[in-house]
Amino acid sequence: MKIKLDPQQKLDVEKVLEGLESYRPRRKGWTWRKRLPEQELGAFTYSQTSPSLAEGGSLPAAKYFGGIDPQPECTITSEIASGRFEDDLRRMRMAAWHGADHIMVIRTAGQSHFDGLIEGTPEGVGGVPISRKQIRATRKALDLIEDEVGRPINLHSYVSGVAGPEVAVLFAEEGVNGAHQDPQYNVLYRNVNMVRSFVDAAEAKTLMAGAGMAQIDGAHNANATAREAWKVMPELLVQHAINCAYSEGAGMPRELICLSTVPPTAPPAPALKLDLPYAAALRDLFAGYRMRAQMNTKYMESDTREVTVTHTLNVLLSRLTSADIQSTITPDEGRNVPWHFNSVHAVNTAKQALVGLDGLREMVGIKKDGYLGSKARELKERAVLFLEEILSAGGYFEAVNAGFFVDSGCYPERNGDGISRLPEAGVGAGSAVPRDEDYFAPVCGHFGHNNLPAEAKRKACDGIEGCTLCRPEKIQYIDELDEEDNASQRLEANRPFRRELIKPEVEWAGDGIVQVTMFLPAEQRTAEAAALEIAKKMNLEEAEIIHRQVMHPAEGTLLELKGRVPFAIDPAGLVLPPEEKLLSAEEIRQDLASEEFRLVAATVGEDEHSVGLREIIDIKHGGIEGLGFKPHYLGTSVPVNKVVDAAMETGAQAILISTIITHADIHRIQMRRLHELCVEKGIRNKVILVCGGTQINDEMARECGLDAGFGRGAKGIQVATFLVQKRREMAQKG
Ligand code: Z98
Repeated sequence: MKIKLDPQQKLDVEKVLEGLESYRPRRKGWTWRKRLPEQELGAFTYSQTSPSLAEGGSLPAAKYFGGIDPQPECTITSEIASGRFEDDLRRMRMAAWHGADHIMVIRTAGQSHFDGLIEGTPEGVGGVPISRKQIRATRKALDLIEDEVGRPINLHSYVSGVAGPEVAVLFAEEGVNGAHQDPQYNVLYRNVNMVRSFVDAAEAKTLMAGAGMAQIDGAHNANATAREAWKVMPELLVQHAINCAYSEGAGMPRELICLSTVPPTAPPAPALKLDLPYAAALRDLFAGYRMRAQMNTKYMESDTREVTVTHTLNVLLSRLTSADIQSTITPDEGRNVPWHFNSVHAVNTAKQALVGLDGLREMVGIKKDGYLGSKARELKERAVLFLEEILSAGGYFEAVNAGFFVDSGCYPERNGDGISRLPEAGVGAGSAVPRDEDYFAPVCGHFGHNNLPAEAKRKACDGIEGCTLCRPEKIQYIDELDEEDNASQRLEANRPFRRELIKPEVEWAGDGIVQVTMFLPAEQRTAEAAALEIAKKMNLEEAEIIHRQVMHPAEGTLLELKGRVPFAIDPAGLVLPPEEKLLSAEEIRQDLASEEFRLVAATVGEDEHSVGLREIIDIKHGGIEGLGFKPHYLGTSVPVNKVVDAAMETGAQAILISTIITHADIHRIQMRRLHELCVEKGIRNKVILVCGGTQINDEMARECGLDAGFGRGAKGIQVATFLVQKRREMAQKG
């Protein structure tokens, strides 16, 4: 049955899981955003955008600009990693709503630690292990999500470890749109045998190319790993070169090869002085390939503000050079609690910064001579020398053996702290064997020798009447293997919190986790102990400090905690206050343009307070003057009869009085006096009477004969909405 998402309804995860055995991806391959050379949206003209979403969430301030939500022309990534794929589906929907069209399903557990494919939907640690059911359900949910937002969404994961080729077949079968694949990653970081890793990579890359998948390489892991990570720039260029050449050799077209460009620095380094020459050198050397830009994660701390600036500087770099994919690292990754709302923040940081820097290169040029040019040239020279040394050392395998890679020196400097692997060791050592003469590959998209039967005329799999890539009905679908550790069990357990009850959630549905921010006027260690004590008194369970920051060594510490609340709220028992319906500023202005709205305003009685009333009137703070009203301000301590006289003299349609003092009920007395005087003078039915003040509320003002009252925190737009609506109502009554 076809499901369509209603933006007012939650994603029905159980429905997504129904009928998965017969689900087929509706397309294969990567989709880039459509680039529009020029686009007018609201009051602005953009030159680096793509079509807007059918449905989606604009940036908060967009409400002043008709709610436009310009989408940059480059793909935006969101990493989703809750460890329960069924929860990830809802997170993907939120990320896509805000502008992500590249969903990376990541696992801190390490797919490469699994030596084969797994089935079912086991829970992961900081991410999910890859299984057919999980990918299939995710792709199916993304079909619905892309229909909702009106833009294709790419699903991405990782082809790594000794099961890499099997994972690549699975991805090609299931329509996964992109993957990380880099044999060097396996060798350096997962200790997979070198020969095995490169043999597997040829097979995996051919399969990925056949399915039109985009590839991201693994060079950036060197600057996430090396001890002095900002120095590894020449090596990064070398790693990119090796994977690019190898990928093309395996038949990958350049437009699907994305370099994982991650600049070397972190705060407080002079970011652009280091990053821009590197970015320029990379784009010079690798013209024609795609760039996936990401910020450096090596020095990420728990300060979301710091991370957001690093991210923004990364986007600046993308705009000064280029990016086809702009990655987003969830700003709380440094706390190891990648929460979905922070992932959404990161998507919005990328979107806002990319759009904010729209057309930068039309206005600002990159100075290639001087510092930038010579630095970029130097980096390229260092990289070329690095490659030459690899050759003279006997090739890549020998170079790895000699610890050339992930050394924290800036080549040719070496610190002797590189990762060294033996060519004959590692996971899967000795398992690469020459193919038999009669070897026949089980799927098309295969690399190297394949003993095709004579009848295989069109496709390699003709001899077996089609492989699983060509005839998906041949795929063996296994639903779940583990009776306990599976999505159905978990969904059953948290159903109430997804349907009837409301429980805070950040990691998983119904986990009850909340975040509390507090400033404590104490030095850090004391503040931390006090914060945990406060959490206990707040009845937070399993409280843990996730961020601490000294505001001043003696004056105090800012702390962020997470903890669990053990209860849920039943929305059926909630009494919702009536929804305030405000007119738009535009509608008010139009109304006032067709008929002037004059009013007098004063603080009455023996009352010298002026701030509240001035804020309501004054253009500077969003007061009604800015909406086209013509207020005549009479000052403070004005007797009520003088206010009424002024209203009559100026032909005012409304009187705004303000009063704060409540001693002997003087506020009520003033309001009543205003109403009565207007009745006496015969103008009550022509003039709207409004009172404001910290102790005033609407009910009280009406009791005293006025038309409305506004209390603490009232805004100009609320008063303006009331005045315009009341005047319309009076005009209707005649
Ligand atoms: C990123 N957040 O790049 P396991 N292959 C390559 C990788 O870079 C990675 C994996 C596989 C980062 C993610 N990269 C870091 C080339 C991971 C994943 O061991 O199978 O989980 O490896 O966006």
